[in-house]
Amino acid sequence: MLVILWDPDTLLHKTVELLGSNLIPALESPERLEAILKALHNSEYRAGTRPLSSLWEGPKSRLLELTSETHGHEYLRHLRNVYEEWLSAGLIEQDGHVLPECFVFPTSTGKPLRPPRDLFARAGYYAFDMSSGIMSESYRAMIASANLACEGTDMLCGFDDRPNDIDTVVALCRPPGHHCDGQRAGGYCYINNAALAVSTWRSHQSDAQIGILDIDFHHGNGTQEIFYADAKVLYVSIHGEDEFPYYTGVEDETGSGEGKGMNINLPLKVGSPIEEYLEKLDYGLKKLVEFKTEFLIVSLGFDTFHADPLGHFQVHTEDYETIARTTRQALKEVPALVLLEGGYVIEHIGANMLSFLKGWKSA
Ligand code: OKP
Ligand code: ZN
Repeated sequence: MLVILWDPDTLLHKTVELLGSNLIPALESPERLEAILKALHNSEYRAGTRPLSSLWEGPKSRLLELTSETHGHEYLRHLRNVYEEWLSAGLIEQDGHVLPECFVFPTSTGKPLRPPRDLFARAGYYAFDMSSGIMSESYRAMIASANLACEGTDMLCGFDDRPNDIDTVVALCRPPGHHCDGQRAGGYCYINNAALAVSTWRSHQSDAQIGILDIDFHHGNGTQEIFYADAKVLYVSIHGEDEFPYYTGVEDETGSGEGKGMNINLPLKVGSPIEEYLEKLDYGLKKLVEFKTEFLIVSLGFDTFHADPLGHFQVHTEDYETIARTTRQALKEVPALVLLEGGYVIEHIGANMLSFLKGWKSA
């Protein structure tokens, strides 16, 4: 059985970004999720689409504990408080947006990195780009998004006395997560939802073999970083070569220490035909099967769509059906958590999700 989770609180985050040299409403918008929900509600998946809103009295301590396994305490404190701090200091008006200015850079001093004292400057210590604005409701949305990954994982693991007829949970997360390395925000990501899913699964089964298939158009630098030395997490990513986030995603990044060989980057030239995309997918899936993946996390981005403003692949609506079917056929019956990452064509994102679900269910 396949369940789709979302949380109305995730719709509250609505910020700005610097794209090119223009300050614009962030392309990672509530309308993306609304379009997906609209498509689901008019489909056979209506009954399986469940709103979660269990956070009314604040996030559960379990969620925060699991999140702090990979996210620095000071970083999380920043995410929680920075909007109010900037407001009190007069750095923004009510309903304004926190956007960083000066970022951390490498030095030869050997000094440990430390956050600047200046409140305005500090935002740049906890971010790596200018597509990670923070407004009044952002923290609430981030926590709600992360909670979907956590609750979704719990539904799948069947170790408690839960009915475990659920084999797939699709978590309609926003903000997304794969660019966040646990210490800084960037690329619309603040909390790494995939990493939280790993921590959640491990709270039930500590030695599990966990596979992450990242099929967002962009390289998941954050997920790669968090699991780079981890022998029990295999990270496989297919992404646009030389594209955002620019500094990661090359094939020679294969993992370190115990995790050597456990990081597989499959960059693809922009404009490549779908056949080449599917070849990379087959290769990645073969590795995930050989690894004996016991829990599969799919970081799913619809910015691979041919018309996406931030992606430049040749993937069409019907191809998501093939991608999903191929993935599920390779890893049949493995409990799977599908996390929404990017995808910025509002008019097609709903149809693309339906196509993906059709392929997944028909595997
Ligand atoms: C987030 B996700 C390109 C600017 C890109 C941020 C893109 C974030 C993508 N010149 N700005 O992976 O979909
Ligand atoms: Zn992306």
